[in-house]
Parts: sequence; structure tokens; C-alpha cells
Amino acid sequence: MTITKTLTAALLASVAFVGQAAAACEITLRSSDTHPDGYPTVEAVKHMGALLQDRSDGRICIEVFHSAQLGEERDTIEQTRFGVIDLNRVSMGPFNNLVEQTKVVSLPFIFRSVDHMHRVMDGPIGDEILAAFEPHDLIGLAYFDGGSRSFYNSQRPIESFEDMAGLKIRVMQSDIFVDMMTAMGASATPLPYGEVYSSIQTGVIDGAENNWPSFESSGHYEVAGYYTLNEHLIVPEVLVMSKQSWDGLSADDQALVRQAARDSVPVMREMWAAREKASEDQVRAAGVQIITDIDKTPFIEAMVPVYEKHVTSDELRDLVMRIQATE
Ligand code: GTR
Repeated sequence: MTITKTLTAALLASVAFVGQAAAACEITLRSSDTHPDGYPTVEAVKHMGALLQDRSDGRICIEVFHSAQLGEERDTIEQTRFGVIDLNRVSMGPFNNLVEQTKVVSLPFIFRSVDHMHRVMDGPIGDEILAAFEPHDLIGLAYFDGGSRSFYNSQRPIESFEDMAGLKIRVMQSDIFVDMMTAMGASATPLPYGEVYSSIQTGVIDGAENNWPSFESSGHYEVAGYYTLNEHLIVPEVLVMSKQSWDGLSADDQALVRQAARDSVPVMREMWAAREKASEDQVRAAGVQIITDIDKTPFIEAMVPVYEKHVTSDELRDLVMRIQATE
């Protein structure tokens, strides 16, 4: 009886608490992510929400809709531009055809390493690219990590550049990646992320390319047993806000949002490093064949026409040169 009473009291108290917490949020920002709960990008935006709620005395909250609940990346970008979604964590890739400057950081082999990418994106070049979102009704808030991306497929180990020939590989929906695959001798299939698993399983495509955490969390490793660490792309990820939602905030609240986003970055990087390791362990334990010994030179050399086709203005050429010159 006592136990029941205590439990009932605790239950009532927690319901009251939840009610209070919800009522206290004057502004709830809806945030989209294609990844599942627990993934570093999802957790980073939740962390940002906790900071924001705390610093605004409970007035501003974030609700993260993970697992593509609000749609696939390209559609959610449009919804964010129209103010239907407030915040969106997306790879730079799907922005390429909209925000020209994002093309530069999506070029294959543009970054020498993840550390190089951090040094570029944490500096003035990163700030310039964040600012380039605004004319497209988006506010660039912060960059997250996406590691480096490599090829996986269901057919055979890719051990050399020549092994790419004839493979049907899914790419993110951006012309750069289509041209990249063609220049590598494979056949590119641009598809939304959520369609990749079944497309490999049914043989519509042979494989795709991604980092360890995405390869693992999407389950793609269950249907694509060969992973070649050629690391052709290091594409930063970005957290953007709808300009409509942004304009609805006071200048003080805008500053709170921007700062909370920035403060989530080091936390994200720590979670990313841990998840990369855990995902690699899981994929290896599942018996996926990992090919590490691959000559990257022919892949790099094949990208010359891709750069020529996509780096078309003085602004983009200047960005490429400054990225390459960054130590
Ligand atoms: C992941 C990235 C996602 C999405 C996905 C894809 O690495 O975090 O935002 O772009 O790749 O390949 O579509």
C-alpha cells in the first residue's frame, strides 16, 4: 500500500514536471535529422537544446525529429527555407545545387585530412560559407563532422581504381558526386539516403559510399560486405536555421541560438570520435571485408575534370586556393 502510494505520488509528480517543462517553453524549435536517435549529430542538437533551454530560463526549447521523420534531406531543406522546419542538420552535399559555395567543400580530396577540414571550417573560410546560406533563406549556424567517406558494395572488393568499372554506386543528390563517380569509371545513381538499403538488397545498385557511423547505423553493412577505405570525400555537415524562424526571434535570442549551436560543436566532435570507433568495431565484428591498402593517386588524378567543371567562378577558384593553402 505504502509502495503503491509512493509510486502514485512519484508518477503524479513526474507528470506534473513534464507538464511544467512543456508549458515553460515559449518557443519550440523543430529540428530535422536523417540519422537515428543516439547518432552524434542528433545528440549534438539535443545538447544544444539543453544549453538553450538553460540559458533562456526555459523559454526556448528544441525538439529533434530524428530518423528522417520530417523527410529526406533534400525535401527537408526546402521545408526549412519555407519555415515549416526551424532547424536542420544536413550534409553539405545536398546544398550544392542551391548554395554554390558549398560545392567547394564537397569536392573530392579537397581536404587532406579531417584535421585540415577542421582548420578550414573553424576559420574565416568556414564563416564565409556559413554566411552564404542567408540569401537562400537559411542561416548557417555551425559545422558538425561527417568523417571521411569510402566505398562499399555487395559485389566484390575494390582493390584498385580499375575495380570501380561497371559498379552502380549510389551518391548523394548533387551533380558533383554524379560527375565524381563517372570520372572514377562507375555508374552513379543519386538516391535519397533512406532508399539505399533496399536498393542494395534488391540489386538496383551495387553499393554506396559513406563514413563508418553511417555505414553501421543505416545497416548498409548487412547488405554490402566489402568496404574500401579510399576516403575520397570529407564533407562537413552543417546546422542551418530557417531565416523565417530566425527573423521571428529577438536579437538577444538569436545570439543565444548561435552561441548554443557553437557550443555543441566540441561535444559533437568528442561523440563523433567515440562513435567512429564503435561503428568500426561493429562492422568488423559482422565480418565485412575491409580493404585498407589502396593507391589513392589514380582516384585523385581522375578528379581534374570534376574540378574544372564545378569550380567555375573567381570566388570558387579563390576558395579552392585558400583551402589548399591552409596548413
Ligand atoms: C551521412 C550524412 C547525412 C547524409 C548521408 C547520405 O554521412 O551524415 O547527412 O547526407 O550521409 O549519404 O545521404
